[in-house]
Amino acid sequence: MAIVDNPKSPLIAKLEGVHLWHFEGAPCAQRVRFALVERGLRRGREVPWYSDKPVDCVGEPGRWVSRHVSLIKKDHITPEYAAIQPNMVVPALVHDGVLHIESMDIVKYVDDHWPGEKLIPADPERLNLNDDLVTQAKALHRSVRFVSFRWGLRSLGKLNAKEEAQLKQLEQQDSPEKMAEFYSGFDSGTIPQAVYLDHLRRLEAGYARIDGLLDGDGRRFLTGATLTPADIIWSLSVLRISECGYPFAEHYPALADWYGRISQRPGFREGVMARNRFLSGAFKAKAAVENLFGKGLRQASQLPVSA
Ligand SMILES: N[C@@H](CCC(=O)N[C@@H](CS)C(=O)NCC(=O)O)C(=O)O
Repeated sequence: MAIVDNPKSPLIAKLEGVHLWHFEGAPCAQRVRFALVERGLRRGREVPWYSDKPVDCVGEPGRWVSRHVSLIKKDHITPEYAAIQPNMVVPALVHDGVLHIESMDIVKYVDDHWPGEKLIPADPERLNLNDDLVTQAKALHRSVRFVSFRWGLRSLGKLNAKEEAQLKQLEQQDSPEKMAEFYSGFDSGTIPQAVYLDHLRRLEAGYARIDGLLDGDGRRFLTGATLTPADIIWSLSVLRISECGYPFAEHYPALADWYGRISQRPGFREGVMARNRFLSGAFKAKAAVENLFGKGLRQASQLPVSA
C-alpha cells in the first residue's frame, strides 16, 4: 500500500477527514473520484490545493475535500506540490493525516476502509481476473501518456524551458513516473513517430483483450455482474483515448457497449464528468476536426508502426 511516511509538507499532519489532490481531466485522478462516489463519498468543499487555513483542514463526514491542482498551470511542478506528492503527479489523498499516493492503491484503500458494498470482488476467480486486468492497465498507463500527448494535447502539453528546468531539479532520481525524461523528448520533438505508434499498438492489444472478454458470455462488467476496479481503470483509459479521437465503436463494438454502460454509473457521471464535461468535449471536438483533416488518431490507428 502506497503510504508516504514522514511527508515533507507540514500541511499533511494538520488534515482531518478525506482530502484529494486531483485534476478534473487526469485519468489517474478520475479513477479515485469514480471509486469515491461508488463507495458513497461525495465531493465536498473546494479549497486551494495548498491551503493550510484551519477551516480548510477539516473535512465533513461522508465527503471529501477537493484540492484541485491545475496541470495546465503546472501547479504540480512546484516545490510546494513536490513536498505533498513526492512524484509530482495527481492524485494524492490524505485521510486523517496519513498520505496515500498511487491511484489504484488509493482505490483499494477506500474500498477496504469504507462500509458498504465492495468494488473488489470476493470470488477468487473474479478477483484474479480483476487483479490481472488492473496490472495490465497500470503497465499501459505510460502508453496512454504517449498517445494522449501526441494526438490529444499536442503542443498544449509542452513545458516551457523554465518549467522543464524546474521539473529536472525537483523530480527525485527514483521517481517511477520519469516525467523529466518524457518531457525532454516530447518538448524537443525528438521522440520518433514509431515510438508513439508502438504505444498505440500496445493499447490496442489491451482494448482487443477487453473487447474479447465482453464479447463472449454477455457479462455486464469486465469480471462479471458487478463493477470492479478493473472496470474503473480501463474505462478511464478509454475516455482519455476517445478524447483524442480514437474510433472505439468501429474497432471494438463490445467494448464500446460496455463503456456506454459504465458512463451511466454515478461514479462516472458525478465523480468523473460532473465538472469535466467542457474540457472533455473541447478535446473531442478538436480531435474530430483533426480526424476530418486526416491528421488524427483515426488515421494513426490505420498506420503500420514503421510509418
Ligand atoms: N502511478 C501514478 C501515475 C499518476 C499520473 O501519471 N498522473 C498524471 C495524470 S493521469 C499526472 O499527474 N501527470 C502530470 C504531467 O503529465 O505533467 C498513479 O497511478 O497515481
